[in-house]
Amino acid sequence: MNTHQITTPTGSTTSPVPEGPTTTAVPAGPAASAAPVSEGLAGVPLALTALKRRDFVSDQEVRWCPGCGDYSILSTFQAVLPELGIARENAVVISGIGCSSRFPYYMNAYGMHSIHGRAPAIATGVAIARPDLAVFVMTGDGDALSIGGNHLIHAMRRNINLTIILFNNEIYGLTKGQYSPTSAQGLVTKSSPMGSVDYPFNPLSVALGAGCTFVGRAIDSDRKGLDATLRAAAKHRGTSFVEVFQNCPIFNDGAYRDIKGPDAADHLVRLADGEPVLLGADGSRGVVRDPVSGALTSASVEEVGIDHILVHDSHREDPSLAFELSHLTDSGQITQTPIGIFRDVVKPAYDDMVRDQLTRAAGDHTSPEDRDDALQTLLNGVDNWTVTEDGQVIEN
Ligand SMILES: Cc1ncc(C[n+]2csc(CCOP(=O)(O)OP(=O)(O)O)c2C)c(N)n1
Ligand code: SF4
Ligand SMILES: [Mg+2]
Repeated sequence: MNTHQITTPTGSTTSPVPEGPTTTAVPAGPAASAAPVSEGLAGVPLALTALKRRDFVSDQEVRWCPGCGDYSILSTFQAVLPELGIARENAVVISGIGCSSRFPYYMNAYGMHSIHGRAPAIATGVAIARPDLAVFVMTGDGDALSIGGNHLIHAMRRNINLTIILFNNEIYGLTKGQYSPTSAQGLVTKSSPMGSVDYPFNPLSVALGAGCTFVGRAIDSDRKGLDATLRAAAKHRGTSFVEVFQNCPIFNDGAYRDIKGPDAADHLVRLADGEPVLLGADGSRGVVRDPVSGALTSASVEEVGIDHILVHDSHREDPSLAFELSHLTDSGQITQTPIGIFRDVVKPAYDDMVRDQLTRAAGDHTSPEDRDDALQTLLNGVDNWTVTEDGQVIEN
């Protein structure tokens, strides 16, 4: 059976999520922290005193294997939260099941280690009910894309105000190494002794296909890039989806060896708004559109001229170019990939619109009794009938 546990900022004992902000937090406004109030975090109280990374470190023993990429994601995330300036008790980390999903135990914040694949659904409820909380979802490739695929795409489609971080190690780590929906075709695992025949998902293409309004990718070992992408994701209002390439040294070691080695710069395409999309450490090649096939391809900058190289714009409303960029990641053993922010567009968030409707529906019905009456009237509606014993239908 899966574990369901709520952790509190002071430890791991079970305790309900608090009803409202405590005295250590104030509504968004001047605070000790210099962090500006961003759209994504509007309504989340700020910390009264500046917080540090160690404030978000829990007293729980971290139980990941030595060398696991999850450590650097945890440490970077713990460093990003104080930069956001929000009160510690207003941060909530919700996970599913997997090695990566042990994350909430290690955060000195509220959290829930929930049900396999269901973290986006639980987080949706929290985000709707509590606009004063910054809600983060920690999930793995198996948790998010196998059993949880349905929940993930609908959270993104609805643009719920959540930050979803997918730890992609291309394997089921916790259950000891079965292939996952992101495993390279041909990967030999305990459940695919002759090599997996599955066609893998490209998680960013899934997110963009679902209409996700913020889509980014980072690498566990690239602290600077990870920090920048997580910070931008947290500040975005609506669903932010960040895929983190994470090494599992025990069951899928080296899945990202080409993009992490000494010549990693040759294999990475760092996306930056307003900048040409260049390949290789020396930037001698760039991304262009092939005039014949219409597909994105690469060409020598010297030959085509820098003005013909695609210029990145994550704020484009139309996601199709971001989708094409996500496909520049080769499948299988990854040797070339763009990283950074692929898409960052503004669109009303579902939870904001639902709360707005609730306020309007309540109208002048301010007392609980009034609201009960209004609800009853709504439930009775206009379309109801009484069927008499002799079969006559009378409209009420
Ligand atoms: C309903 C249910 N089905 C299956 C499992 C077994 N299970 C636990 S974790 C997991 C996969 C986790 O993989 P991933 O999300 O990639 O996390 P990782 O361990 O790699 O971080 C599975 C299949 C479960 N706990 N519950
Ligand atoms: S099995 Fe892999 S993913 Fe899980 S803790 Fe160990 S190294 Fe990390
Ligand atoms: Mg995994």
